[in-house]
Amino acid sequence: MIYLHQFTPHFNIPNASPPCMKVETYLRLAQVEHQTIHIVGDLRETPRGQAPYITHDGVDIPDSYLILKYLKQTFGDPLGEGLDKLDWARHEATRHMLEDHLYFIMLAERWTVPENMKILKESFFGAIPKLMRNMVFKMAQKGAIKRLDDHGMGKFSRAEHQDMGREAIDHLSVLLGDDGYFGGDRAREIDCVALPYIANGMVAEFETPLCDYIRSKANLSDYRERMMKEVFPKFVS
Ligand SMILES: N[C@@H](CCC(=O)N[C@@H](CS)C(=O)NCC(=O)O)C(=O)O
Repeated sequence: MIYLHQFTPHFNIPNASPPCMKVETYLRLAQVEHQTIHIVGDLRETPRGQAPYITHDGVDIPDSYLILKYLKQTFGDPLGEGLDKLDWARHEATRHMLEDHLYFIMLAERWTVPENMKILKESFFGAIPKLMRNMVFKMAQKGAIKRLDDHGMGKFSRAEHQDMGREAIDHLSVLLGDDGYFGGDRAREIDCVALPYIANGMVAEFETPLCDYIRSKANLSDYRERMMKEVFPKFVS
């Protein structure tokens, strides 16, 4: 049995953390038996101070990249069957655009824009008594800002984030085109990465230009609806 340690769901999507939702999407699509364990305590107690991680046969494996690699080595690679080198190269380039670029734009949008910070504080930290909530939120925000600075995305202005975000969303929409999936005619590993970013990007609670922009792309909206029905029917509203 695989135990997936991740955050509790928010905003009517399986996870507000794209890497967490990626691993759960993979486990579901690859039909690997698993159970979810919600991380409620201090993230510093997790193997890398981050979510997600999995536990298998008593061993903890952190990081969504390492987790998928482990799952493929251990249980086979049903989502990768028949892909050639060019397919993999395209999928990997798309994954890097999402995980190493769009992720940080979304991180900045959520943690540094006042109206979004308010939504985060009340949702992620809503269960914490009010007096402590501010403190815990500020600590988490400090961590997010440090990550943004270390990455370099923190050096850009919000207007620049919006431009870069729109460009990435345009690319994503072109890559999907009229195909059913980012993997072509069936869901592949790249769909386990793309769905979480599209679903997170379209969260109704965030009324921001970038969210509006993702929602305006018909093929991305249709994809989200179809994939959510296929993979996470419990979350279809
Ligand atoms: N490379 C990691 C990134 C995981 C990640 O960034 N997790 C975030 C939540 S979305 C986290 O735990 N952030 C807390 C922190 O870094 O302090 C993966 O793909 O699993």
